[in-house]
Amino acid sequence: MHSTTWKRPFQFNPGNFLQKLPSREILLEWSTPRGDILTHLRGSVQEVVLRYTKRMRFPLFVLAMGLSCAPLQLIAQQSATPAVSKTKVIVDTDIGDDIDDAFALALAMRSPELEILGITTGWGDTELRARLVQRFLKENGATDIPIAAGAPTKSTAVFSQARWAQDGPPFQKQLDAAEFLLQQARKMPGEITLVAIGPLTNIGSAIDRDAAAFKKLKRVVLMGGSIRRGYGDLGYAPDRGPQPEYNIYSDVAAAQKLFSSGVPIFMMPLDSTQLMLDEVKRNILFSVGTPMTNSLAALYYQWAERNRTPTPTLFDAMAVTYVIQPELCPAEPFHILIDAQGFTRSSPGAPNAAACLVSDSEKFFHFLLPRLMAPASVSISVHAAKP
Ligand SMILES: [Ca+2]
Repeated sequence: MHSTTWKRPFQFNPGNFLQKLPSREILLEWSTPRGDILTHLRGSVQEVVLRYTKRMRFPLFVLAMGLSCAPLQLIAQQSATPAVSKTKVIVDTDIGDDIDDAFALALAMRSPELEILGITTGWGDTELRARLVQRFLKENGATDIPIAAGAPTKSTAVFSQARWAQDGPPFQKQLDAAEFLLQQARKMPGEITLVAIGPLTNIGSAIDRDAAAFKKLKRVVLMGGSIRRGYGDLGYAPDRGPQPEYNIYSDVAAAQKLFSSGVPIFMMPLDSTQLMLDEVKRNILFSVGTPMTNSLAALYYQWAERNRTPTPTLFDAMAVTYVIQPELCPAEPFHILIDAQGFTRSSPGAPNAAACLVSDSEKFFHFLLPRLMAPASVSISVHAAKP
């Protein structure tokens, strides 16, 4: 298959270009970054350009056609050029209670640096969370990302986005989250970054089942813990000091297993993740009206209805950000001890984690918002049509 890839937006004035196109028959496929074919057209180069430009209202396809006029050999050479290697990630999430998981997932989906191998759901009603993820992926053209639900647990947290999840198609559980994690780690040893943005139950379960396979993960980047600052310590008033943080104290045993697993850990604690999506930023984001910002807005309003404050804190989005641009949250080594209450104390000893204690909220949002507002990237493949 000969193919090449472009990303929008392009600006191109077709001018007299159409008249110069050859009459060779081609097949044009428009697909998502993961290869879902969204649409295709077959015909001569001129026909395809005219029909596609009309259908999609984008002049950019003319550019694609321009490249298609090159000898097939050239196109083959372009497709043979190795793609920039992407960071392979699995996201383990308790999406549906607080709202920050949806923003973290959206950021991962809108980041070309990442290849999402799968999404695992943990804590509480894991199958309803998986159903939420399934709808989120469907509405944003990423239905081929595997979803694995973990074992359900008791939870006292409010599933604020349950209605949105229930309005999506039913979820058929095929994969168990812990098993999926282990399978992937065995398949791609040393390559996978696990982004953990919920209580660590699936991770504890994976370690219990096969600690050696779990150790094949490249690293775990997690939102969790509290080292010098607790909830509400934003730097304006004197800090009240560390507190047990939700993702850690919900399943202390699992967190302790992770921190003694030997897998490199990068930790985004409360100290650096209390990033407030204020009204100005929400208005900018939600007024864009793409499928992604519409999904986020719908989930946000369900969440906001159940909360006393309308301003979300995007804790989890910093964990994904760290994978893409670690300089936005520089991490330093610590020896972290997790006690029975879920405190994550820095204590003497050889480092067992790197933690980011300081971030810049404005820099974070200047990174995050343009990505969430960007249109989905598309790939255009041009093939020589078979007779
Ligand atoms: Ca979460």
